[in-house]
Amino acid sequence: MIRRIDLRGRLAAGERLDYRTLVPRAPIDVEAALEAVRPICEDVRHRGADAVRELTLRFDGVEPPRLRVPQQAIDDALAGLDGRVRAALEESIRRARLVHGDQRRQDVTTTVVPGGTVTERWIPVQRVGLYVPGGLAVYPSSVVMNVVPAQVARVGSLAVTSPPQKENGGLPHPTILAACALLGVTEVYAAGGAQALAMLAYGIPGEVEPVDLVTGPGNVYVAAAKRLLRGVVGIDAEAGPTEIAVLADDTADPGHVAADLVSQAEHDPLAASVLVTDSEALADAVTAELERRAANTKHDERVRTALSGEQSGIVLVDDLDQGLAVVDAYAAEHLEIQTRDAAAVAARVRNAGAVFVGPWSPVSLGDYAAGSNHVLPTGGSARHSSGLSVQTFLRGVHVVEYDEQALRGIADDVRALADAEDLPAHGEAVTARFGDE
Ligand code: HSO
Ligand code: ZN
Repeated sequence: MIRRIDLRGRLAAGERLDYRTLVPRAPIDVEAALEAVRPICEDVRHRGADAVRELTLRFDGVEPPRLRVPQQAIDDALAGLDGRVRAALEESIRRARLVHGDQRRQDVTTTVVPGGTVTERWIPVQRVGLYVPGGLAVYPSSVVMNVVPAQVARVGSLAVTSPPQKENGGLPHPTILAACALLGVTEVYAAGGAQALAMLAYGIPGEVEPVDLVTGPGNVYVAAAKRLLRGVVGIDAEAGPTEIAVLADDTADPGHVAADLVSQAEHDPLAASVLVTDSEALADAVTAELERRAANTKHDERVRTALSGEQSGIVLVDDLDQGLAVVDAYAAEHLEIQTRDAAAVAARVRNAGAVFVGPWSPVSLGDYAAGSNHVLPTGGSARHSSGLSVQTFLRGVHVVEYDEQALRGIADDVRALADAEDLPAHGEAVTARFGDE
């Protein structure tokens, strides 16, 4: 079911391997989705709430009674929440607050010369919109992952939006509303997809205040809407279908590896599950385990489609050094290290959204309750972007303060550089202060 890519012996044969093109990855066509999303965003921009309502009926098959979820519905959802789920969400929130609390930034003042300082001040974003997907599954855990870092950063205000559910009378899923209640979030909207992002970006007069930044995972249309609206609002990394890569040697347990590959394949037929190993015996055993598990799992169709897609595969490598080169080129959203001396191997990883070290740190732990964030860069964007963190919701502002002496001390250099750039008025702005023009 899962394809194999055998890279063994090819370096020794003198081949130059371009791992970025050799790793399994399906092209996700955000550009095509852009065409679909453009008129939606324009419609919301011009017609506001009426457009959101009509688009919601078209795409979600339900018309929410109101865009803003009434407080009573949020309170009722918490009252009706299963006790076991409530306890788990509370623990997930507690752990996320521990980890994200340690991410707070201190303002730093550097004295460059006596009388000349630059302070980096960390200022929270004023207003943020947090997207929580619906679709094939509901994600109360994503409420936690979006809201906790935003709250720790002390953003001015935040709004959550999530697609309305037919079964819930046009409100977002009750577990999502209950998670909002547990976090003290009161501004929640029943809207999903591109129309929800446009609503947050442009705002709706009298109904929705525009936000400065939107974050959160979503499908390809959400990613396309983010790309389109970037500039009108800030965005976090574009999040596409989920990905897991496992770097494993012959010490890994094939049952665990297969279980973890299946766990992320369950999200989406487009999800990617990749094993990179130097052990053919492990590759064979994992392949057999995948068959067995795929046959016995609830979302078997989705899992089979994901595992047999071109985005998934088992890559056989000569050794762990080559394995590391492959996983770095892949830059997975989630990377598990299941090898001897896993911590030392993990320390050598350069590109991944999050790294899960050793046999007791499966990705699903991080999805729910490790304390780490699960909104992570996909599609190779872990090469240049990070997952959600407190930092996402802060801006570092340089505050420059020089006194007369300090400016006098650098005036000649400013003038020299201004002349070199043929921008003499820049130099004159300094000269003007000393009356020696
Ligand atoms: N693996 C997903 C997050 C998630 N899993 C939510 C379960 N619920 C993307 O990191
Ligand atoms: Zn997951």
